[in-house]
Amino acid sequence: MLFGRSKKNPIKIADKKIIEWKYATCGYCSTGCSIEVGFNDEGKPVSSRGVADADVNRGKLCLKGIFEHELFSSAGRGLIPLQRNNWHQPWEKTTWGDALDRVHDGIKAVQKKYGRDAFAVISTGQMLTEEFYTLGKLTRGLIGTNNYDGNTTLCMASAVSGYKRSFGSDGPPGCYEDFEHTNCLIAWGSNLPEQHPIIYWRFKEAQEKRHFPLIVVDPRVTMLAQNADIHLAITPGTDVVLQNALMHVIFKENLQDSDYIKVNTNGLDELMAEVEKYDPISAAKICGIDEDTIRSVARLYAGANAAMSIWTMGINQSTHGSDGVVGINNLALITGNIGKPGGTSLSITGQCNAMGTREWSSCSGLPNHRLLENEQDRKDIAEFWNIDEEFLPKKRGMFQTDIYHAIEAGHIKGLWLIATNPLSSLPNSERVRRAMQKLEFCVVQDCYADSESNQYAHVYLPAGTWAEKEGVMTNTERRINLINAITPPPGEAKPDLWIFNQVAKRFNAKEEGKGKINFPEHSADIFLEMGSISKGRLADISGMTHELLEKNRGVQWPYTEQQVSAGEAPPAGGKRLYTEAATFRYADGKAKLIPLPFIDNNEVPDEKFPIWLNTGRLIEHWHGRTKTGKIGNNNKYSPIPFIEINPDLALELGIRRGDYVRLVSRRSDAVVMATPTHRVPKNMVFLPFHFHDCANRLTLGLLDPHSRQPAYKQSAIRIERLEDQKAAAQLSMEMRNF
Ligand SMILES: Nc1nc2c(c(=O)[nH]1)N[C@H]1C(S)=C(S)[C@@H](COP(=O)(O)OP(=O)(O)OC[C@H]3O[C@@H](n4cnc5c(=O)[nH]c(N)nc54)[C@H](O)[C@@H]3O)O[C@H]1N2
Ligand SMILES: Nc1nc2c(c(=O)[nH]1)N[C@H]1C(S)=C(S)[C@@H](COP(=O)(O)OP(=O)(O)OC[C@H]3O[C@@H](n4cnc5c(=O)[nH]c(N)nc54)[C@H](O)[C@@H]3O)O[C@H]1N2
Ligand code: SF4
Ligand SMILES: [Mo]
Repeated sequence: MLFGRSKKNPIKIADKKIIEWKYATCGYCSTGCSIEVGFNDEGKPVSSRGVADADVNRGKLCLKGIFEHELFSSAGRGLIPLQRNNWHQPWEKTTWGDALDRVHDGIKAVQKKYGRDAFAVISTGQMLTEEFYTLGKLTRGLIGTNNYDGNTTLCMASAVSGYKRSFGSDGPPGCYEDFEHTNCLIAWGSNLPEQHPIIYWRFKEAQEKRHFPLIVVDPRVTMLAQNADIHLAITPGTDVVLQNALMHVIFKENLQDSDYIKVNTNGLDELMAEVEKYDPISAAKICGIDEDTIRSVARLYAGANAAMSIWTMGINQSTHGSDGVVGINNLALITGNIGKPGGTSLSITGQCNAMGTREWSSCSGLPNHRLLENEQDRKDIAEFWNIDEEFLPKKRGMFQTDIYHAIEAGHIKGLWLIATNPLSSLPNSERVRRAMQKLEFCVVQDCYADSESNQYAHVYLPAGTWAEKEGVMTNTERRINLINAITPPPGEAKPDLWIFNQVAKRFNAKEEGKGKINFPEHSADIFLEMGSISKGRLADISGMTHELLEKNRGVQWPYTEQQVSAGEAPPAGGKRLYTEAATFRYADGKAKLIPLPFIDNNEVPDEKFPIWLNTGRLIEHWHGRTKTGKIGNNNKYSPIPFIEINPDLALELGIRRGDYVRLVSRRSDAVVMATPTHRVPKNMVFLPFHFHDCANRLTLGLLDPHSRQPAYKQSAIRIERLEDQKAAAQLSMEMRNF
């Protein structure tokens, strides 16, 4: 007898009359999936599909990528430049010429009155690398403010800082293929199936074949934790204590790789002296993981001949963010797990081009990981750009999180926001709102005119997004991939690159640059310029061209012109970093083992605010939802703000499924729907931060001392049941903004 599919009518897929597929790379998360957009016979983008021969995604796409073509014509896109004299006045339409003149004149006016650094520029991880490089040249070479940073301070700053402290340079040393070689994987504060679905698929494919253990460290039972062999439901903000305890066991039981340590590291004695204090019995009392589990995880990890760690925001967004990264690196170094297949410490990055901005934006320094603090680096770049070396600052300026405090204090008077929406994404948003209201001149450059931060702008510049522009992005595994401009931006919107070049023209034409600085118009030429200043550096891309990137579906850096001459096809060494002995980026080639004393310096629950507020993400949404809030197939899954709340806590507070509740922190309050679930422990709620005027009204966001990244994952709140459910529903609806 025949069952199932063969008895059913075959599924009919609507014929979308696609006549052409055009190549790009997904513009949401840092996985870096190769994607093709199908155009119908009227030239309209009607479908997206994964590229089968791309190594990253092998034909797959997730829920966001599959509907990405709908962005091009979605509601709220900015179609025309706007301006006004004051943020509480209505907008007036303007021409590009007038808007760009006003940007130039506005910046100059602020700088003349208050000094060069009183104008700040805040960039993003969501533009193309050529755009980052051009903005860096404009900001460092012509505008000349040192207060230039990106939203990556909210995201990858702790990873960057931790890599630099351990290895002497930024740059994730591993790749996705490591899943195919590892014998043990620890995932720290990363919910891979929801936030990087195709990396998760790559991991799952590998794990199903070889059955290596997955250990998940996360206070919630996330989708990844559900699939774990061991789930460590850690007390929030205490990962460093667990790391120290794991190292304590490794040294006590002599499980370390002493040969590797000797050849490749400094600082062993200091590290051993510190971790000596973290015996599993004492550590368990702080981090909430019992001593036996600590011991068995240490043995599993150190006993595997190749073991790896991945991590994301559960580590980075903490007052110990940078230390947490160093702790992961310490564990890898003492067990010889760097630079070998399946043995690595791999930061899973966030935004599509978080890596590109780290490498090329000049936000915290100068192009290609060069430092403002290094005289030779300043000299090289000044010469290359044809600017006066003395025009460059000698150390980095403020981080994004400090820029807002400086606006509040009146030190910064002007701001240019590019592809970031701080009113929705910075902690303590009411404080951010008050700061933005104080700005004398604010420019917002966003592909959506309805981005919340635009409320406080004097000039709005409508930008193209994603595949309305040509250029490259770098993914989590250092793979640079191409995006083609497959359709023009809507209305009068322009690619970000065009906008930067137009602003540069105005600075170049006037007294500042005297027309000396060259700004190439086309991204393929800019890419070659970048290649030429990358030669001989860790991130050497001199062997790459746009054509090669599309042909290979991305190439991992480094890929050099020497390799091209020698006929070595990619990846040609670009798979992993630090594969040879003592090739770390400190002067003696050795990595640093760094002791990490734990100081409990976070906001923690108390009698008045007894519940942990944990914030994060959902698979269907992207950040402040300027994009996914407009795409029906994404937004329908969770159109309103809600919390995950433990059923026992809900019962105690008299809250039923679907009730609206008020969350109150020392900062402000928010009304959300309660969804009881055992995913969270009894003393914690989880609130997705995608909804405007919600999660970040509550967060405190204390800063990590090294990276200045906010601790978004740990705040203290109380929960109030609301008597008038009808009014509460209304309030919550108003908060959903789209
Ligand atoms: N669908 C979707 N995907 C995305 C994004 C998106 O908005 N939507 N954004 C992208 C970006 S920019 C980023 S940075 C990444 C973020 O990707 P992830 O970091 O994976 O996502 P989050 O949900 O922010 O946080 C991950 C986990 O950290 C846990 N956590 C909280 N506190 C602690 C702690 O003290 N210790 C540990 N070990 N874990 C803790 C939380 O419970 C949560 O499950 O996702 C990227 N991918
Ligand atoms: N509570 C809490 N807060 C968080 C986090 C958390 O876990 N919890 N995570 C933090 C992290 S990791 C991150 S990365 C930040 C993200 O914070 P934001 O940077 O504010 O995030 P987005 O909403 O993606 O903002 C990007 C903006 O750029 C626009 N845009 C997109 N593409 C383009 C383009 O090509 N050109 C231009 N000009 N504009 C474009 C979008 O419309 C949007 O308005 O949020 C941080 N905030
Ligand atoms: S996994 Fe990330 S890169 Fe791939 S389709 Fe989904 S959002 Fe895009
Ligand atoms: Mo991020």
